[in-house]
Amino acid sequence: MKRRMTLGDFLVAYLGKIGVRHVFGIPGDLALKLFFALGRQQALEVLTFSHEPGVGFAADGYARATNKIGVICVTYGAGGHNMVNPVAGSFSERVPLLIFSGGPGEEERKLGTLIHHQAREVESQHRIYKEVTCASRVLTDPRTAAQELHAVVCAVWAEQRPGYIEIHRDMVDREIDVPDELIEWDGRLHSQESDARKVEEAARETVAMFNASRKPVLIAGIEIHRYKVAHELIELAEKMGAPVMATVLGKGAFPMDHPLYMGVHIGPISPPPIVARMDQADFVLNLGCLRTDMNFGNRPPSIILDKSVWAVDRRVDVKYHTYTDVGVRDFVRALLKHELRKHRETVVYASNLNGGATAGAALSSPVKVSELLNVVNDFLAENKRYLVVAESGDMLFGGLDLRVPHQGNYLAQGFYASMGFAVPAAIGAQVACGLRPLVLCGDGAFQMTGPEISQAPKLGANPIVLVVNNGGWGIFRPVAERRELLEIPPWPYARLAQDWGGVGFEANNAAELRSALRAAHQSKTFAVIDVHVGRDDLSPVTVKYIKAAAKRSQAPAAERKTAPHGLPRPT
Ligand SMILES: Cc1ncc(C[n+]2csc(CCOP(=O)(O)OP(=O)(O)O)c2C)c(N)n1
Ligand SMILES: [Mg+2]
Repeated sequence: MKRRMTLGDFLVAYLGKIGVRHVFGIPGDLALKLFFALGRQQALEVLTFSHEPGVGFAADGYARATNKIGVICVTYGAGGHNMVNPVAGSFSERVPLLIFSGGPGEEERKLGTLIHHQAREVESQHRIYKEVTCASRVLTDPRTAAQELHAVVCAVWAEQRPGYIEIHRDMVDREIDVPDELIEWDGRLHSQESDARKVEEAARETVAMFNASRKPVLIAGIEIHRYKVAHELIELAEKMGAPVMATVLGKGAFPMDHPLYMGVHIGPISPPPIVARMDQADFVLNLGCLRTDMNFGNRPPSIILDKSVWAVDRRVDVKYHTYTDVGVRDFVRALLKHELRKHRETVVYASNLNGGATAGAALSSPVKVSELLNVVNDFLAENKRYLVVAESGDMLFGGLDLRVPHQGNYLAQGFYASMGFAVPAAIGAQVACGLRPLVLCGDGAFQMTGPEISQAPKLGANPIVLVVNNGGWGIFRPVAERRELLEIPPWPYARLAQDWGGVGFEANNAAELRSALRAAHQSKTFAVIDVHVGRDDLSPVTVKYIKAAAKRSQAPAAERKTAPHGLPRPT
């Protein structure tokens, strides 16, 4: 880094300094200089996809899998607007991305004509991005460009949310001033600081409640991933000896094969042993759990406030009062410093599947969704280093019953739940962390971004994709008035995979699925397994979710406004 350098050179130097090695993107004329500045020889490795949503989801998967910033470069307008949905998902689920967009140069903007790719005004795209980013700037001033970029990156890291930088095409080669403090900076980004006195007091109060409890429970949420507290959480759970559950969004935050892990808590539609254990709980410690309808099975949390502590969004709610400026990481670390009374509960893992039994199922055709999940669980138990990626649709709920050993991992967009996430996110994640992805994806979702799998060989990735083929948008069939509106065209998924450079299989029963998985595991290229499931068959959690939602929609309005224990409905 030098005192004066072109903005393009500065970007490469700056990103290198913060440890970024990859950029995801698709070029366009208004971003061409930017794209080639970032991707010039010995700069960043550029990963391109077929369509901007693929780029965005891949960068998101990359960031989730590594806890690094996922960097994106797109063109203005057509490209930038295509990217809004993935970025909104990353904003919603606290994933750090940095989006660079090109834009028209100063001279073009002075012409007074509309510029191609423009929607309303030249500034419109920036305005749209303000809604889905934590910080954003259009870099137009060479004197301040370096500091402005740095300010956005610091915010992205501190808030673990996307940031947006627009660079007009005539700015890339302009010389800019780089302040000494950036040249001397060691490249380390920092989390937001907590107020140490509040952390300590919140921890003391929490520990007193915990030590007085007889049946405590720990629930792990998404912030455990985002603020990198997973190791400390294991230590805390082992010191407490209490059962640990994960939320839908937090699945994978605690090792699924740990003896204290009980399974996924999704409110009243959790597996019956989890519902029963929650009913007995006299203390619930929620660490990093967002209060979302997804986490609570489509209804408000029925947790008694005077028995719970809730640490999320930089605040800790203890009973009826709140400590602000307390990050979950500092809070967990403070808890660990205290004397904790160790419980010795024997925890039994609970799911919605009836054991691993698929015996006798080999002949049932089409494959039952619960059989499919059992076969996948058997496969994961035998082949440990897989990253399971669950797609929105029935598999978002089906995936909750999968148990991935700790050498692997689990990834899903569990709350924003955009279809199209899984395949590109899996590719981005594999580039980032090296684990081979096993993607569970509905046929409808595959038709959105599944063809991005054809990019995998070029990027050195080889996911195994299970296309759960029920011939349509199956999750809505139980409530559809006109089922024909949920049909989708049949694609030859296995053949397409072969034409695109991978291997393809069809599975009509559990035995065929087992052998297809085995063959896919052996294959060095990506694999698509077209699994024919019953048109009306859905995973156990989806069935419960739909039933609970139907029941709620029939409940009288007065009953719906508040939770059983008086908590307001989550917003
Ligand atoms: C981008 C986007 N569009 C629409 C939806 C609404 N949606 C949720 S699930 C679903 C159908 C899923 O169909 P498929 O992928 O085949 O999964 P299935 O439920 O049939 O297993 C739709 C349309 C969504 N979540 N995301
Ligand atoms: Mg489907």
